[in-house]
Amino acid sequence: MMKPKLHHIYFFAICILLISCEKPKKKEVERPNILYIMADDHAVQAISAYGHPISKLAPTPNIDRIAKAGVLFTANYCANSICGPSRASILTGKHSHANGFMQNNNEGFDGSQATLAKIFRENGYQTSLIGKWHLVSEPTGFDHWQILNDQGEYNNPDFVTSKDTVKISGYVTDIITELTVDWLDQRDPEKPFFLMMQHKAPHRSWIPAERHYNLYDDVEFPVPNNYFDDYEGRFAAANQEMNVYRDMFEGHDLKLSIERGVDSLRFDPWSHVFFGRMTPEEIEKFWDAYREKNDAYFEIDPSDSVSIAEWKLQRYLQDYLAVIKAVDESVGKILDYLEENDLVDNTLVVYTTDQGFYLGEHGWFDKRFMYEESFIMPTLMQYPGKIEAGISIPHLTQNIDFAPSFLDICGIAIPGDMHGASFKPLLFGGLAADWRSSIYYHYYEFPGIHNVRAHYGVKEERYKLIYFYKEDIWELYDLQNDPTEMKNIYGNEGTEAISERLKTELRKLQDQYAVPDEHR
Ligand code: SGN
Ligand code: CA
Repeated sequence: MMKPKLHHIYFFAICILLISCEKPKKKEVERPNILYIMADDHAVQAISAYGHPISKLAPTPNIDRIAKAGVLFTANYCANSICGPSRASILTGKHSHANGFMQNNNEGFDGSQATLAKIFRENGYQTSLIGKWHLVSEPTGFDHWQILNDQGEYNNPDFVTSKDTVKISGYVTDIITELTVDWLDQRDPEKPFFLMMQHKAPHRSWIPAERHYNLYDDVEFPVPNNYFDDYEGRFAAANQEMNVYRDMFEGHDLKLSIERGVDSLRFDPWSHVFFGRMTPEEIEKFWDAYREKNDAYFEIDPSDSVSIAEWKLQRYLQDYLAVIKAVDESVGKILDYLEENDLVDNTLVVYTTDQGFYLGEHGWFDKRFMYEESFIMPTLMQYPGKIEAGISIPHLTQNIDFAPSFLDICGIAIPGDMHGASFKPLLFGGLAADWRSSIYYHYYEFPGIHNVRAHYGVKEERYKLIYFYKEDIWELYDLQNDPTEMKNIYGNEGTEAISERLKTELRKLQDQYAVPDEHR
């Protein structure tokens, strides 16, 4: 037999070394997963990555992890600042008039049209939806869905599937997180996924998890400069019904007791979604946490309307931010799960909400208006290796861009009739010379709860033009000089050319999106 030569031995040794060093094989072309996390009514002012003074007192370290690992959108806006319509725009990539879901009160989303979920499924993705849906008709395009009933409940909520409705014990944010983890555990690991985890929180009436009832009791949040807005020169702002100190229900929203030391709530028109969902022990725990702090309210002179209004704002913000604490914990659990299961590098994680929210600005809670706080949507994304860590995107983006962008990122063709544009080049560090410089907005729900007049408008980086068309009232704001939108300068000497230019821009956008005459 031939004796092995030294160079043969070397050759075999190197081969063995290479084989043993080889990593477990990944699939040739891996398509990314999309993990889409959405809260309901989460204001940018309440996410610490955005740096607002309120959020500094109630930080969101886990949501901020996404911005640190990826991108913070600083000018992402919704098309129609209300729940169902925003969700419909996200699913279809279209403005409300084109997807048909223009207001919350309607017969239901037309689930026969093309949606993000359907397109992902047709392209081999597993699709799943867990949490708040609020589009009235049954979800389509999802392999798996388990949704809250309508707005859903905070305590021991009902979950609806195609088969049944089941009450699940616990706190809604925690349950949605657990259901999401369960789904991730049992999915087919050979296929990519498109998963929507959609929290109810921090929607009205801001009931925190039991463990957070007293979390911010000792925190005094800053009162916005325009908390006592007189609404001068702004007809619709003067006629809304979403004022913290006038329109909040003292029981339902503010959780006040009828008398000092008495465990009974003030006015709550919807007790079936509050104490109606709790066990007697849970109600007892609620009173143990709220009794003493409610007593403090009775120290205030009832004729001192300013102190009463300020107390109400503190209670509102303490509860709102305590509700967000559980959302932040949820995000932390999901991000940890991705890390523990080697899913980080191949998953685009999105954190957003359906619209922004007022935290006392103009004296308000709720949304609907085209003014900044409810128009802007906090939006954060991570996709390590593809999106550079710690960047921000200041371009004017919109919720109609989500669908085309997600498809583009996953290498799936974008249907030609979507209104939105793919922001993938912005995310991946490409050129964006021809990115849009204005966005179109339209809110329809009037008459309706909170009495916000229907309006449409256009926003550029500096100026915003709003038209309350039923009353034929125009408003113009210079966001550079008046960022809190207190001075309607429409019609003021010297602003005519700006208004004319914006009107032309508005008509151009309406043409571009084929807005029918009845909605102009
Ligand atoms: C409920 C709320 C309103 C809120 C709408 C729409 N009242 O009716 O304050 O504006 O939902 O919200 S509640 O006390 O019953 O919660 S949306 O986010 O679903 O559009
Ligand atoms: Ca909402």
